[in-house]
Amino acid sequence: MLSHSVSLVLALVCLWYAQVSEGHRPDLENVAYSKKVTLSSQYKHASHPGSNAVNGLLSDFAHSDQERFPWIRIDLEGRFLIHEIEVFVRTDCCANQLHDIDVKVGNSTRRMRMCGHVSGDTGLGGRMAVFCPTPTVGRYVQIQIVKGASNYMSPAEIVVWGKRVHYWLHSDHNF
Ligand SMILES: [Ca+2]
Repeated sequence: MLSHSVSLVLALVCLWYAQVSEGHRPDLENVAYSKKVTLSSQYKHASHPGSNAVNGLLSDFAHSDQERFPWIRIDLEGRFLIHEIEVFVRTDCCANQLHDIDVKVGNSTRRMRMCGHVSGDTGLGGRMAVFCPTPTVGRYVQIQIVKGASNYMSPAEIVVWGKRVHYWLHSDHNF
């Protein structure tokens, strides 16, 4: 009886571990951290630079000016196989600023391919996640609001789970 209980506990632990590690495999890392960020515009009334979106802190945020379709773009400074992109919503207020986003990846800023779309918004400190089609390789990651007439791009943090691509991998030939 005891051995059955131990087996059940082990099975549950294995199941839990498999679920937890699914999106964050040990061979992946946040390849966006401290990389170069471009905002489509800069908020005029305060300092919230694009770099705030990749500084590892959820307590601050980047902030564009008011636009119809503002965007933020991260230069990963190399070619990466990209698995998942997470966008964290600001925690202080205005969570509905971030909504209806297109997430694109490309090897150049002029040739970007859709990785995923998130409809609607989330609450304060919420998280939007997109899993890219496999394999998706690129240097640039861009997130753009694509709905509405007047918007601000104001993510607290953007996390890109990926790994560097070696030259022998030609899976991105169709970009
Ligand atoms: Ca931040």
